Amino acid sequence: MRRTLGLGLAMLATILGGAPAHAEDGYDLWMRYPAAGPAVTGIETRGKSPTLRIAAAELRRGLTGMHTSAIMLAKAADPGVAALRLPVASLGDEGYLIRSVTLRGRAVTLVTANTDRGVLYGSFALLRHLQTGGRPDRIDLTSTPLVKLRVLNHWDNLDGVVERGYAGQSLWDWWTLPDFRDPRYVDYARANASIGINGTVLNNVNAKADSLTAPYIAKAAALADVFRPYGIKVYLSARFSAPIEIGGLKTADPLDPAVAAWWKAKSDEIYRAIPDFGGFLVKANSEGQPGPRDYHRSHADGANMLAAAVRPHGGIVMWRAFVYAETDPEDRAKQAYTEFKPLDGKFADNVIVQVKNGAIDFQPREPFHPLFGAMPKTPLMIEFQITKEYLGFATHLAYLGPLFAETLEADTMAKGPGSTVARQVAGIAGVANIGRDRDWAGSTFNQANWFAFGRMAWDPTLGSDAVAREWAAMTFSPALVEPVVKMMMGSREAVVDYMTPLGLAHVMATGHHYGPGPWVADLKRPEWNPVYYHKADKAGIGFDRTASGSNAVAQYAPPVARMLADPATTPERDLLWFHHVPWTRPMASGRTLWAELVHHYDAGIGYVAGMRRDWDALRSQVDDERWQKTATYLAVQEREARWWRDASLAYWMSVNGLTLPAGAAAPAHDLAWYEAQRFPHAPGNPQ
Ligand code: BDP
Repeated sequence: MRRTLGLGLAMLATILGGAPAHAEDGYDLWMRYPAAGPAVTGIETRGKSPTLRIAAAELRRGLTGMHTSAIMLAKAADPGVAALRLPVASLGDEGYLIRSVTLRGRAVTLVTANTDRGVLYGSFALLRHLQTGGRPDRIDLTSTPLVKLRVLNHWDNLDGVVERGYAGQSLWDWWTLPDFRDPRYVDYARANASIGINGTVLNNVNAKADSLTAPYIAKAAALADVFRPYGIKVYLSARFSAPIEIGGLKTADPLDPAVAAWWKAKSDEIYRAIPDFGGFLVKANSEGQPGPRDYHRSHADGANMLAAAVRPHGGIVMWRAFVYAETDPEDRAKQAYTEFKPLDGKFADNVIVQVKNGAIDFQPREPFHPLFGAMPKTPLMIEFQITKEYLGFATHLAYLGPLFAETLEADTMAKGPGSTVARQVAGIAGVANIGRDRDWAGSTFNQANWFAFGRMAWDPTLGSDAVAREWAAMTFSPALVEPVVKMMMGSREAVVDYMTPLGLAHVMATGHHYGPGPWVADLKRPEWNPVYYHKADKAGIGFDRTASGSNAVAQYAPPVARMLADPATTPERDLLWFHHVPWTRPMASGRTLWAELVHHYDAGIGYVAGMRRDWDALRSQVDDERWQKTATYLAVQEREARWWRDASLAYWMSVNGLTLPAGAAAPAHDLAWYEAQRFPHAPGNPQ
């Protein structure tokens, strides 16, 4: 039996691994299974829940073409499994164990867990194991998520527009819900379950109160019904002023009993429709959104009032720390810490504070947010942006695994060495890059960012390289892993190089953030202007965040703060984030800062050119549609990387009066040309 099983799975591995190039459009994501073949037999489940049925169906689908197989899906409490005395206690309620065992006298590949959800995750792990060329026999895999809350944040509006979305309209067809449940919702759930995502916030953080009205609750409930067996809970973004807008109250003051009663009744109503509703996500008092500060109450007052409303049902409130006020002259990078740090210990225990990875706003590179490690009495979750608002939209190839890893692995030193950001968080949120485009994410390589987000949320220690390898094997084939991963691994750094080298940030054009705009200086709020961030002048460039400037460095734990206080000990990649330094400053390479900047811009372009060459070489090994679209996008990326370099250099030269280092090409146009570029219909920009 064991031999036949091994053989069958070996054949399967061949089928999956050597899939010939055929027409594909990216819809299948990393779940590319053989299209047809003899039905697989021998997948058994013990127990009958919808989740187990789904797990078995997924395996049947993925293992099509096998002659034989004996795979057993069973919970650990099953008497036969229990008799094996496997180490299941540490699996918790989401972990899984996959092992080749003899069960009731038969050799089987057992997928077990303490819950049905765990079995589902294990089934996807078995498929991944085989799709990535793992050996089909003597399997012994076990994994437990290190982070409990792993959620996507959809910035989807009720009219179908996705804020900062570059993959088409929202996946949710709010208009035809709840009646029509697009089969695509099931595929969305499969994809998320396959990478361990267990929550989804359906609507934009810039929320409309309408999403909390009865018709929209019914629509959300229909989606929750679809997602439930996949272990995915539904959450909603809540507009803080909803009691006024749809409740007829005069105030949304969180300490007003009528307001608290309204939210309680509203929560009860939601839970009647969605018994396992996850809770609320709130953006308050930020970028014009209403919030408790409007009533001179604290963020804790607001969060706790909502938390009390969902508490009887086991719900949570994810309260965002992304706050900065137009009236506040303080360095924008400091404002969230200033506002939230004093509230440590004041939040109810079902509140989790959601903090962006960096202190500004999802830039190509940001040092980790100083709040990580600074609120020991408050559960925090980290928020990444999977959609590439600031990294070239859907067209630029930028694998974000290294960005996620860089932040998660950063050492806050809060509790001594080894206090990584990953260890300070109880949850991970990612702003989704998903839309109704046929390939879901706007490009094949953007799918990798969705995949990496889920895999690294499950286990932040996996490493971005290992995750890229999994994705490349599953999305293309094991044979393409090396060249594809080579392209991916340096791709985010390339974007940093051609957009925001050496710690620069927020130098993008206004509003849509497409393309360069370092010269912009005329917007109403100071911190909306790129000149606020780079502070370039004749003498130098960079934002002084040391004691002689805004002293943002003091928000970090003392050893980190000390390191960042001195340009000599600040990593060069973050230099201009923390320091204003002369253009002539000598850098580690021996170049001046100015020459080093030019070098980075050119290196970024060079990397993209290299990716184009690598991709060209893969033409015969990749199906035509996915190859062609990627090739076209890479050409766009190279053109735009040059544009970024040339525009930036033209502007810096207008400020510093320097000439280009020997051998560097002059910008293609003069500064006025770059400044005159307009893109009134760029996607994703909120109107
Ligand atoms: C910024 C986006 C804006 C979002 C905001 C947020 O430009 O559209 O509303 O973040 O996170 O990056 O709330």
